[in-house]
Amino acid sequence: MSNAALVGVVMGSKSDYDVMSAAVEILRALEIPHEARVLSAHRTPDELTAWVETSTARGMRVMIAGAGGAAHLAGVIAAKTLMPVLGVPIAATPLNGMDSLLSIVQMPKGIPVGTLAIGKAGAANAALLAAEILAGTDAALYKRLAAWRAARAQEVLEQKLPE
Ligand code: RP5
Repeated sequence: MSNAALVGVVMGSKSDYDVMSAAVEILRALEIPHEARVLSAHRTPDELTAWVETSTARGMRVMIAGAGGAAHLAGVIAAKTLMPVLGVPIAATPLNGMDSLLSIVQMPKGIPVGTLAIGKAGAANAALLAAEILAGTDAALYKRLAAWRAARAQEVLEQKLPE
């Protein structure tokens, strides 16, 4: 899905997609137009900057950025746009994502990045948070999001323990 994308999902490497696909799945389920890209803050800085600038100009509303290691991707994006940026730390090094978490969450005052949990739960929650942001001005999406959450509640209520 790429026309009039409202949410951008960007990751520093294709190796991050195993985690970041959890965000894409939620965006698909909620029928939110989105665009997913591999762009790196340190390996493709010029292409990243160009994509953030064109995405902002095309009307993208929320950016989700996942990266591992010294994960500056979300912070660099936040420096280049006024749309909300949600960062997903990825466990890609022997530090198991703590390096990425601290890199993303410890943004200096003035350039915010909303930081989610390490891994797939964080990626899924980033997409849900993006949906909540968009649902504030989209009544149809608000209904889809409410139905999605009600379905998750129903799943819990239907869970049975072994006799
Ligand atoms: C980061 O380095 C990426 O976000 C990825 O999590 C990590 C490893 O990248 P690859 O070596 O798998 O390309 O930039």
